[in-house]
Amino acid sequence: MGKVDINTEEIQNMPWENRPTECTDVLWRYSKNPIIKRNLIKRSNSIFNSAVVKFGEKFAGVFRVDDKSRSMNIHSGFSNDGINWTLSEEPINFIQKTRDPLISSYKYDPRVTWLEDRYYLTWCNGYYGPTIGVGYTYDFKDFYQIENALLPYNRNGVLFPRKVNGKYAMLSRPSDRGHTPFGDIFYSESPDMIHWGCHRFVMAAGHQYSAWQSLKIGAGPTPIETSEGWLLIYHGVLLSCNGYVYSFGCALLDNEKPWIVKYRTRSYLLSPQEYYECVGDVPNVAFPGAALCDSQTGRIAIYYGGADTVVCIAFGYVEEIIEYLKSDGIKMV
Ligand code: BMA
Repeated sequence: MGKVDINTEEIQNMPWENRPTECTDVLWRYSKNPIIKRNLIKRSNSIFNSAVVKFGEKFAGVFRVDDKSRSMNIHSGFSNDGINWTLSEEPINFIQKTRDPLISSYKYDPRVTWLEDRYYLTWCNGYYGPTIGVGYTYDFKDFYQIENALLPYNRNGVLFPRKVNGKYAMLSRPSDRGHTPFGDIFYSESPDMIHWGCHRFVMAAGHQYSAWQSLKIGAGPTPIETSEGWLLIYHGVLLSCNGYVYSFGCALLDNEKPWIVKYRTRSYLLSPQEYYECVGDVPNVAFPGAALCDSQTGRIAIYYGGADTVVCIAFGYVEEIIEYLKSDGIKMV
């Protein structure tokens, strides 16, 4: 395979650690995981499934914080190096730009996407059940909330970082009110970030792909555009006799018709195996929500939640991930 072009920014101060010599996997974990422990701020019971982006020469993010009353909310945070984070003690207080005040009885699993002139946020928003909340910020200080993208029940809403065929584009996962024992990924588009339609099926969960993604799947970080297609990192769930197991893999989507899947992983890229992924409030969860990717070196740092309790990082190279996907993965078209 020739060199893969990556349409992201240059990140000179990428958080990074070289692959340990004994490691033969495509991804490797940061040796000092977890980078954010459950009690980083006073009110937190747990901090996990979070989203980070490059912000000027530094980094910023939106973090899922379940507090000690066990309500789920999202908080802003800043970092100089992508590893050591300072989180706001208070949840994000959105300035509503909606037609009338919009109920958000809980907020969780944020994603953040730089799109045109601002950072957009999507999250699972409690509005008579889970659906996809949307907001934006320019500075991670003032946050604005706009209309929910979709009807309940839906989760794992993730924006593409540019318009596709002249429309804003989103992946999501229709679901139910509870712990959803099913789930496939769909594509929707919008002319204005408010009205979403032209929904298209993208990919399904299923044993025919492999066991780790047999029960349900959901989009993870903002898709990364490459010359081979959009690199989508997604989580997949297996139902074991001891409950759900969350791993993650990846897929390549067509650049201009992202509902067409070119390849998807057969084997997972990372599954819960380390102590901080296996033991916590919800055992056996590795849940990716963001990725930093340096266009120059192809280095990628994937941020994922461990056991619904802490934030972790895994490293890799986009080119190696795509090579692995093409050799070990399932060719879909
Ligand atoms: C999903 C979401 C995630 C969570 C996972 C495992 O339904 O709630 O936030 O990580 O379950 O509990």
